[in-house]
Amino acid sequence: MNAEATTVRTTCPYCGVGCGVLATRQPYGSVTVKGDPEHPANFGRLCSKGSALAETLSLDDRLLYPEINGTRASWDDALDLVAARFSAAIAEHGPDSVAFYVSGQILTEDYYVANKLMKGFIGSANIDTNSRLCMASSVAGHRRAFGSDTVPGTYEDLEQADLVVLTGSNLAWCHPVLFQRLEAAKAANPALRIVTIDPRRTATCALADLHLGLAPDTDVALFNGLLSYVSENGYLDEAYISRHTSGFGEALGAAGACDISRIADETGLSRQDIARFYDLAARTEKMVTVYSQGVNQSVVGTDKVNAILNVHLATGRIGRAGMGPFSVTGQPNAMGGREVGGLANMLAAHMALENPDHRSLVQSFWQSPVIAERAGLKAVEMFRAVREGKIKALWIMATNPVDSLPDADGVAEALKLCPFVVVSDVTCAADTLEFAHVALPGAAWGEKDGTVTNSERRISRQRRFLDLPGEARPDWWALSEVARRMGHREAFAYDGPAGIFREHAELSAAGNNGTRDFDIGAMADIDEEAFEELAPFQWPARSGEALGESRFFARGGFYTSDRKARFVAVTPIAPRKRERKYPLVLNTGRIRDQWHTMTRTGKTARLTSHIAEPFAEIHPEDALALGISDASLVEVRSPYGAVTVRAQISGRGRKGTVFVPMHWTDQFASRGRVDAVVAPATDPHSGQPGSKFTPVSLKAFPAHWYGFAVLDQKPHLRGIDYWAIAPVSGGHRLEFAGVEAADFMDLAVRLAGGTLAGAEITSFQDEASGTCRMAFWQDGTLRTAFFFAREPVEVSRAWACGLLGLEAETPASRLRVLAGRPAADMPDNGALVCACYQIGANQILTAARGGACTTTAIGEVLKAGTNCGSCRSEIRSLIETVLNEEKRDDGIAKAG
Ligand SMILES: Nc1nc2c(c(=O)[nH]1)N[C@H]1C(S)=C(S)[C@@H](COP(=O)(O)OP(=O)(O)OC[C@H]3O[C@@H](n4cnc5c(=O)[nH]c(N)nc54)[C@H](O)[C@@H]3O)O[C@H]1N2
Ligand SMILES: Nc1nc2c(c(=O)[nH]1)N[C@H]1C(S)=C(S)[C@@H](COP(=O)(O)OP(=O)(O)OC[C@H]3O[C@@H](n4cnc5c(=O)[nH]c(N)nc54)[C@H](O)[C@@H]3O)O[C@H]1N2
Ligand code: SF4
Ligand SMILES: [Mo]
Repeated sequence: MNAEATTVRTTCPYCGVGCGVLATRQPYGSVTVKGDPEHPANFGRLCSKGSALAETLSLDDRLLYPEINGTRASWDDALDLVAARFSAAIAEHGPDSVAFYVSGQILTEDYYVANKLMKGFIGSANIDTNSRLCMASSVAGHRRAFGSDTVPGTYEDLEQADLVVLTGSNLAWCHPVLFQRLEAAKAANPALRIVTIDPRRTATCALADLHLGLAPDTDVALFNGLLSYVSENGYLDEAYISRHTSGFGEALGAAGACDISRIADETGLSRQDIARFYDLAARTEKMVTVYSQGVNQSVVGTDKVNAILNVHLATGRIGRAGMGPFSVTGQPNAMGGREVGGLANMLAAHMALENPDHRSLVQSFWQSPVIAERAGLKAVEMFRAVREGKIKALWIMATNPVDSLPDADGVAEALKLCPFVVVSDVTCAADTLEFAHVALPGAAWGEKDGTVTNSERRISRQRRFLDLPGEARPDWWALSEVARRMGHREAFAYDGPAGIFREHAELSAAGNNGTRDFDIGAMADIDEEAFEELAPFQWPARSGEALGESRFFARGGFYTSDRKARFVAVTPIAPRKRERKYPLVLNTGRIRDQWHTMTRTGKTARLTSHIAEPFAEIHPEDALALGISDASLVEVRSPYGAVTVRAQISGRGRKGTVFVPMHWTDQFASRGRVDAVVAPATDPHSGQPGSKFTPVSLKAFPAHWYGFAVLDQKPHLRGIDYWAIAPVSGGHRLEFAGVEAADFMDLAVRLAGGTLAGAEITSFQDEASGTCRMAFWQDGTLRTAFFFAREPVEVSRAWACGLLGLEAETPASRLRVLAGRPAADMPDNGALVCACYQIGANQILTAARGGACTTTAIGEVLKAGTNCGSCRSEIRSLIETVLNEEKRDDGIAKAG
């Protein structure tokens, strides 16, 4: 064991901001992380998820050995079997009978090898990725307009802009460090205006000067209107349009006249708000439009993208400082995946599968026996083909499709029917592993080496600072081993990521000569040492040119045949007809402290304490009409499936819409997989699912009783009608409920699974109100506490989650636990807001009422918001609540 602390520069494995991290391995193995002050994405900042990285490295739940049919196997046997089954399927049914489904969370080197094997050596393009659910509409929109999948701008543009429009992006929670940079830019430049466009009023809106809560999927009408507005009011850049673009007339024609009343009808916005937005946008040259899943994840996602790009092209606001459309990527390596051609309709190094010259270039570069000639199956189609028996062997890597693809129960059924499924993952607690014939243990963050590309085209190293546990191996290695066993020994004779990266860089420059945007030829001869030392850099990095900040298209130079951009004529879709049975629209997305299917962020109480249970955000009027009360349980149902989640009644969303987070899986809740409800409808151009729009019904879950518990052991949950579990310090917290009367003592003992034998019990029961509370003690310390009630249990969760291990000897002190809230002499901190310093809402409200009425002042009093800063928009909302109280009190005082 190393007796000295060693620090390694690496990159955060979560979102596409791509923050630099300094990971320090302390003597005897423990790890601490902090932001890398030198990394140009974050300059030292980290968000709540990044700050908690060290707490998610434990080996509990790690997949450490290969398994065949659930039994430990050697790597040799597992790899032989994978190669044999893929080869047999190809021999019998052709190359299109096999498929890879990979992920924006593998490294560029893993991705490159997977794509090369499928497209060049198996000879099919059946490799698709979870980026299909994420970035495909942006890719398609970019390619339609620019001729290439190019993100023109840089993060600095957000700081240099005078107007930042955030549409379909909850930047505060999903790209928190970029949000912090924007927040700091606004503080430094009060003239900077921010507009948010989202059917929900999210945490991001706390920074907005104007919020447009448009009706779902009406973005095209709004941006088409802006195009007409700039045209009618003299804000076009005629020189740019004529020199560098084509198709403007058609696009403007499709947009029609700027009739604000009509646009108000179409979008459900007020005329005043639309007019304010158009006026501001038209007058502000330095405008950046940031967009994310509210735009991409739609059956009209590609048209939404092009409606945005049209406005930027028409005003020439692209590729210059402080200007441009900016698609922010979700996953740490969504961009790297696009660069290697990990999508079923791309080739490699941003080359086009449909272009015969590109195909022959890649084939001769790879010296491969074949090259895929037509696009393969896109994610949703791929799993449909699996279900229809067309795919005989499938390899899933670093993604959890039974939770994250729409019609997720259908995906599970498909996997059950598939003759051969390989799953590469780092955890054994992922829902998809249940369907694996072969499970392969991947090397996790901190154990693997390679590169990732962030949203602003910046390539950074992920570096290893931990030993490989068990028999975990990097994904590129497993892929190469299978390729060799399939007979492609030389083409896959890699001995590490540096060689793969070198080859990838060389291919990007091959025959390029400025005809393709993606060119990192400057790295084509990088040696091991230089790869080890590689500092973050932005592409393009052409051979012989100096590295530097880069932007595209200020002076045209698009990657179409005539080097001109294309305006795309887009028209809004008619409002969708809905069955009476499913009158509401389900919207889905993210929460601040969880990452996707929670396989890593669900492991630490620091991150689960912010929101510990799946919920549905419901508009008060809809709740009233349906007889749903706050904190009760509801069922959200579509023709595809249902979830049961906690009702959270709030005016944040629009009437007629419901929001459910995407994160909960069978590992954390009885029925919380929201993708079981989401319809598999896709955009015709990109194949991306419309995960933000599914017609659903809502009804109260018929709970007979509700329960809440903290337990020092994982409870036995079989037969419990509703449950949601999360870690707390020293054990677990459990929300649960039943539809039939129960004997609570029996139930408690059953949940604890006999581990409470011999414990002393303090209890309290009130038959009339249906309340029952009990605490189990052993050697004077609290092991478990249960709280049952006929209504949703009213217990201070923040307080109860700190109870495990409490020492209390006297009956009086033990009875206190049954009160369900802290004693009068102890404050109730309220729901957790600041994950870093564990500060609750009540503490912030009290401080604000005491005069700390800015986020800075709250930081000084409580430290809340001063570390990662992810909670600052929530703090701002709490301060606003207090200021509104004061205004109201003032009003009452004056009226009195
Ligand atoms: N905390 C956290 N951060 C993450 C992730 C995570 O899991 N957790 N995942 C990462 C990944 S992979 C991704 S892709 C990004 C996603 O980042 P975002 O796209 O910012 O996140 P979402 O919550 O999916 O959706 C954004 C917003 O789109 C809105 N929306 C829904 N319908 C419409 C519409 O019709 N029009 C408009 N304009 N808006 C609409 C939703 O109400 C939602 O607030 O986050 C990344 N960062
Ligand atoms: N309803 C709805 N559904 C959505 C979305 C939505 O907004 N709404 N968003 C969509 C989007 S944008 C995305 S990106 C997807 C994300 O959805 P998924 O990709 O399914 O979610 P993750 O939990 O990130 O899955 C990553 C898996 O890879 C494993 N893993 C981590 N590191 C490694 C590694 O190095 N190697 C290997 N082999 N495995 C590893 C993790 O343990 C985990 O099981 O969800 C999509 N689904
Ligand atoms: S913003 Fe947070 S999650 Fe995203 S890369 Fe930075 S630290 Fe990681
Ligand atoms: Mo994503």
